[in-house]
Amino acid sequence: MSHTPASAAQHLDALIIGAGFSGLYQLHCLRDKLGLSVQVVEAGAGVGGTWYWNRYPGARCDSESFYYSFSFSDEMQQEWSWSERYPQQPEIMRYLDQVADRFDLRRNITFNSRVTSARYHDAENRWHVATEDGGRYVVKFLITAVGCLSSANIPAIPGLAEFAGQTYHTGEWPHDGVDFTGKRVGLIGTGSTGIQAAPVIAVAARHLTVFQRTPNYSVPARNVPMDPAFLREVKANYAEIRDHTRATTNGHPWDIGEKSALEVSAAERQAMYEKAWEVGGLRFRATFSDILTNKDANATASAFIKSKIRQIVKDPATAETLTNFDHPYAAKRPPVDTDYFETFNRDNVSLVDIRAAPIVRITPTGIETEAGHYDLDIIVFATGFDAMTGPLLKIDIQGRDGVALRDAWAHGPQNYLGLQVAGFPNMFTITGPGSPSVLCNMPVAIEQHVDWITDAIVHMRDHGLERIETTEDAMQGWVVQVNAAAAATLLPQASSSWYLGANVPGKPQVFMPYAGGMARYRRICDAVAAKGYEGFAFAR
Ligand code: N01
Repeated sequence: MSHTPASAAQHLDALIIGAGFSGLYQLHCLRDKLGLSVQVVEAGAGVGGTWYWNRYPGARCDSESFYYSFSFSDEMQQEWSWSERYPQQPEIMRYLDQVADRFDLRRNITFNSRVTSARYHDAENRWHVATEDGGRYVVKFLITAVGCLSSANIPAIPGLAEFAGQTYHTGEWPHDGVDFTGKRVGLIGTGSTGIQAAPVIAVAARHLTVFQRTPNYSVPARNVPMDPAFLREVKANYAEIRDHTRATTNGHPWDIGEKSALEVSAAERQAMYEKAWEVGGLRFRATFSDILTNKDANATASAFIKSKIRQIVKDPATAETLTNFDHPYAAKRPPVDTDYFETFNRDNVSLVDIRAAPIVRITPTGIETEAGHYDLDIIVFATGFDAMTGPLLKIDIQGRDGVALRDAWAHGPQNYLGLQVAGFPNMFTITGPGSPSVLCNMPVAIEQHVDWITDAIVHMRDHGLERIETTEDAMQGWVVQVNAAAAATLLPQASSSWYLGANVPGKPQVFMPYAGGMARYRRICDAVAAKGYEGFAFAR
C-alpha cells in the first residue's frame, strides 16, 4: 500500500513505526482485536525489522527457535515447524512473512517509507507524523516499534572514505549478499555479530583479519537440526513452556540455578560448568544464582571460559589476546557461537589486537594500526548499533510545547516503565529504554508490552478517556528504580558496553535497560494497571 499524497493527511486512531515483531503484533491487536484504524510505516521493503536488515553471514538467533516466536496464536505455533535449534535469519524472515500473511497485515503497512518527524498538537490531542517520501498522518496514538538495535554505528575512522575496496556494516547488509571469494577481508568488531560472522567469512575468504578491541567471552551455541520428537514434545506442551518463559528473569524457558557458584566444591562447580558448556547457549550464564551479581562467583565462570578458549586455540599468543578480558562474564550481552574460537586455528585467519596497537587510519588499500598495515579488499564493520535510544532519536519527535525528545533525553533516556515519557501524551515506546527489552528474549518482552499498551487503550475506550500521559513524578521514580536494578548487578561494570551507550562517542552514559528481570517487571506493570494505571494521568 502506498502512502497518502502530501496534500491529504490520513486521519487514524494509531500509527505504528516499524514492522518487526513489535509492529506486526501491535497492528494485529489494535486493528483486529479493537477495531481501530491503524497504519504501520516501515522503512524496509518487507516485514522483519531488525531481521530484515541484519543479513550478514552467519546471522542466527541466539535464543532457541521454539521460544523465539510469538505465543499469541496457538494455531500458528502448532502449524509452524522450526528446522534448527537456533533459527537462521532467512528462516525468521519466512516465519514473520507467514505471520504477516496469516493475519493479513500487509494491507495496513506502508513499506519503503521512513518516518522523519512526529509532533504532538495539544489543542487537538493528535500526533502529526511525516515521512521522508511526503506521507502525512494525523493520529491519536503514536506507537514506536522501531527496535533497539536498528541504528548502525559505523565508527568515524580517519580515511574511511578513501578506502578503494568495499565496506559493509553487518546491520545494513546487501540483500544480494557479498562474494568473499579470493578476497582479503578485515572484520572490525567482536560482539555477538562479529563472533557469528567470522567463522562463515573465514570459510569463503582468501584471508580474514579480525580486528579485536575488547576480548569477548563466548559459549558454544551447539546448533543442531531440530529433532522432530523434541518439536512434538514442545508443541504438546506449548502452554506450559510459554507460561514458563513469562515467569523467568530473561524470558527463556529455564530457571537460573539456585546455588551460588561459591557454595559448591571446586569439583562440583567444574562439573556443572562442563555440563553447561556441553548443553551450550545463553543458559550457560544461568548455571549459578550469582554469576551476574557477585564478582567472585562471576570470576569462576570467567576462568572456566578462559580455560576452554585456551584448550581450543592452538597458538598461545592468539589465545592470550582472545582471553585478556577486562569485564565480568555476561556484563556485556554474552555471545554464543559456532566455531568462533576454532576459526583462529585456520591458516587463513589472523587476529589483530587493536587495544594494544589501535587503528590509526584506513588507507586506500587497508587498515593501518600503530603496529603495521594490513592489506584488505573488503572491510566488514561488526561495530554494533546506537542502541535503544538511537532509532527513536533519529526521528524528530516533539511532544507538548514543541519539546524535542532529543532535548528531553539529552542526559540519557527517562521514562515511566519504559513505556511513556512525560510531556509526550499518547505515545508508547515498545521495548524502549527503561524496560527489560534487550535483557530478555525479545518476543516475550514485545508481547508483554503490546498486550499492556492494548489493554491501556481498551481502558481508555471503556472510560471515555482521550489522553494518557505519565506524570513527571512517576517517571522520576522509575528512573531511580532502573538505576537501582542495574546497580544490583555486575552489568554496569562493562565500561564499553552498548547497554550503557558507551560504544557511541558523545552518547550519555546511562544504563538503559531495566535489569530487575522480566518477571518482576511484568508484576510491576500489572500492578500499575490494576491500580487504575497508577502514575499515568488521563484526560477526556
Ligand atoms: O555489536 P556490539 P554487535 N574500533 O556493540 C567493536 C544483538 N545480537 O552487532 O567492545 C574498533 O556488541 C566493539 O569493541 P568494544 C545482541 O544483543 C543478537 O556484535 O567497544 N572496534 C565490539 O567488539 C548484541 O549484543 C544476535 O571495544 C570497535 C563490536 O565492535 C547486539 O545485537 C546476533 C569500534 C561491537 O559489538 C549488538 O551486537 C547478533 C571501533 N571504533 C547481535 N566500535 C542474535 O541473537 C565498536 N567496535 C541473532
